Amino acid sequence: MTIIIYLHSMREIKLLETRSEIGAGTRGASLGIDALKVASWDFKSPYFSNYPIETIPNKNKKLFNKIEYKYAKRIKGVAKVLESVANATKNTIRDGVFPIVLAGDHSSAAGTIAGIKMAYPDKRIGVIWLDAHADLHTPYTSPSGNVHGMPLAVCLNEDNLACKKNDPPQKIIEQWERMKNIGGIAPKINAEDLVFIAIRDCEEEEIHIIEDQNIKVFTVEESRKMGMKSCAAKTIEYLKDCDYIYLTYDVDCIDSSISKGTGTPVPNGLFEKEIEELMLAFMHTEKLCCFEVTEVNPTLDSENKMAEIAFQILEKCTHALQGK
Ligand SMILES: [Mn+2]
Repeated sequence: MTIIIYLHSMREIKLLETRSEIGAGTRGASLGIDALKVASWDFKSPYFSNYPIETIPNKNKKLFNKIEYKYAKRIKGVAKVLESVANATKNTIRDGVFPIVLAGDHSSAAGTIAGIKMAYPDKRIGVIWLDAHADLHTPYTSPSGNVHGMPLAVCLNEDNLACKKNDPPQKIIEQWERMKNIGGIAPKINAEDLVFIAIRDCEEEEIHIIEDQNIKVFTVEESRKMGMKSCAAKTIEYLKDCDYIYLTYDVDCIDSSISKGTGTPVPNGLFEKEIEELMLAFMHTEKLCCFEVTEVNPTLDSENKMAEIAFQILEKCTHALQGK
């Protein structure tokens, strides 16, 4: 135990900021990172001056252009952003530094996971997906066409043709294939190495993948009943054969009574203290190699509440990671 704490205290951290929001359906998530900074100023926290920051280029100017294909909106721009996120994540890990990714919309996670796999091509990567949604759509199944609902299908190299509803044109398929093959590795993760926590708003096409591939899910009720520490321990135990673990935190995992400042709030979620307890428990696993905070949208909020909650959890998690 002492050794683990010692290793954690040695962890060097870098913040990767990706303000891309072209994968979201509601505008404003690109402002999420700056809303976190406003929260840090209001709390008089030096957090953002404590760590090096790398800003990843975005393609948000594409939001002024016409949409090419309605079932995979701005997919070419997303693919380009994901490549940049993947390279930044890979380089950070290869430098021996722990990346904390602060993202606009959740499509970024496919880039982050690609980067982890590129840094560790021969290792098994476990993924903990804390979210109201399963993000398992594809251009063949998506009802909205928002690519932030697709990152896990990208990582699993899953087209879900069994549930095909849309007929994407060749040039869209080319971009989809490009996203799935970032770093020349596909799939990035195995379905058995994925754990969902708090998902509660899934479409039938996503449920098909979860059931067909027997993906592990801890519902809000299950996690609450067993307690957050126990849920974290069971998740880590489930991922015991993985070499490294990535954790993503979409703020809409929080109950919609609180999470107004996000694009797709959903009722019956976890409460902020529960998320904090859960996230903090994960910080103590030595296999954790990266985590991500995403989908804060201050334009939908009042008084920056979502960012304040997300920032407090982010700061506590970062300190826990460093053994503080
Ligand atoms: Mn999500």
